[in-house]
Amino acid sequence: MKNLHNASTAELQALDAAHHMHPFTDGAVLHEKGVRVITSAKGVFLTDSDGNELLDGMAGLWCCNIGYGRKELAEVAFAQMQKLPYYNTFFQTSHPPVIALSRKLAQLAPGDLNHVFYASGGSEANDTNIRLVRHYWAVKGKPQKTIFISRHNAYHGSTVGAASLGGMAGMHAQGGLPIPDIAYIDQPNWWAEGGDLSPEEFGLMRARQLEDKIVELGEGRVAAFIAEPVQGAGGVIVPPETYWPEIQRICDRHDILLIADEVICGFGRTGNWFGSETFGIRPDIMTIAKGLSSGYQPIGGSVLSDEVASVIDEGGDFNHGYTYSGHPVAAAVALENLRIMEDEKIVETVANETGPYLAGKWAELADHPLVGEAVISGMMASVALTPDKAARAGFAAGVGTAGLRCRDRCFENNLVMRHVGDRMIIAPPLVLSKDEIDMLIDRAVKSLDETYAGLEKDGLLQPA
Ligand code: PXG
Repeated sequence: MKNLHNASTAELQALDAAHHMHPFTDGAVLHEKGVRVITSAKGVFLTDSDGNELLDGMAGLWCCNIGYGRKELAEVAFAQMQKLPYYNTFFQTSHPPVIALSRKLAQLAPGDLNHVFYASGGSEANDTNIRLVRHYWAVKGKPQKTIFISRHNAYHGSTVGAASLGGMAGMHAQGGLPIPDIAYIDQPNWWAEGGDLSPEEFGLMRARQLEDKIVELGEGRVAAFIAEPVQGAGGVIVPPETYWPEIQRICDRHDILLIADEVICGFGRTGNWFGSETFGIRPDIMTIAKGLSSGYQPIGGSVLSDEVASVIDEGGDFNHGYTYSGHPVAAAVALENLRIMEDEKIVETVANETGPYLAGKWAELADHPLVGEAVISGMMASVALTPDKAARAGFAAGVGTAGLRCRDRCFENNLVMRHVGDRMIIAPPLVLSKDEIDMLIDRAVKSLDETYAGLEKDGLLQPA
């Protein structure tokens, strides 16, 4: 069968348009423009079907933490496929890779988070959390505790449950979402929403919305609060320092579970193994995926505290699970990925060397005429584009106009840097070297310069 490895870009684009439906995409616009076809990758660089080499400032989709092309992972997958390519973990069975991975995750996860329920990715894991947490409260004799509190502009995945947990208006507008019993509070986005408050005041104010919401709904109805330590898909929103301690205080005070969605922040992204450690969060459950396998295999899961796991264990059958829960090849690859991260001290390097180096360079972007704020946590960072720094204003041209232009300039300059509205975001592979950081910053500055010049030329530097 023709594998298309030698096909031309035009041929690939035509076939893609004819038969492939893309996620989060306007198909008609895409067919018009044509897809960019990525054919190979090595280290932190992607190669496209025209032979361009792009610096991947997004680690794929926030996942390829150890970089591309690590043969060890391919070898482990090959060996596991020969030995036991598939078996399930239902009906009183298990297998060595999933047992070894579970032990490793219990070692790495903070506190008493010692038990893993597997899924194929973050969305499925958050769906698990909805069923598991409601079941947990039912087993504890409090079946009325069913409501999840989440945040506007949170991203928790794209299945019906996970998209309901998320606070993305565009997602809720399609397919009859959200499901019942999900409530939302506002996000801790000081730059866009902080008004005259200091970041510290604003952080406390937004955290206290959680307490107000619990009181409004009644503690007896609230099951859990779920949040990303740093919002990722929402635009890399690093919360004010006051935010998480206050959230933790509120969760401790009220009888609800705290779920840290670590799908992006986990596995070194913020300079610790988990974002919960960076921000002093003590979750009852962590959602994991992405960096768990560096994206080499689809795998995710929910990591549960001793207490949550023991209640679930007391509750008889938990009628939930996926064919690929704890898939042996995915588990073996994830375990090898974690071995490489530990042996090569990738998290320590981000914490002590490359992270601080990137942070110094990233902070300088705040001086650019188009940039309102530049924020970073470990190796995830964003800049807010603005026509008026002092007023922290958006663009009269509409949200995303400047961001999309900047994204396109980045592509032209061989840098993958995403836009979320008018925030430009990066989450590069954690193995990015200092030389590669210099290259990333040079390309980002060039792209910002060109975007600024283009907006000026077209009269689009007007504040909203
Ligand atoms: N939680 C968080 C915090 C995520 O970022 C998920 C859950 C869902 O994981 P899966 O593996 O089911 O996709 C995610 C995923 C974007 C983008 O545009 C981000 C994600 C997925 C797709 C697009 O930045 N994050």
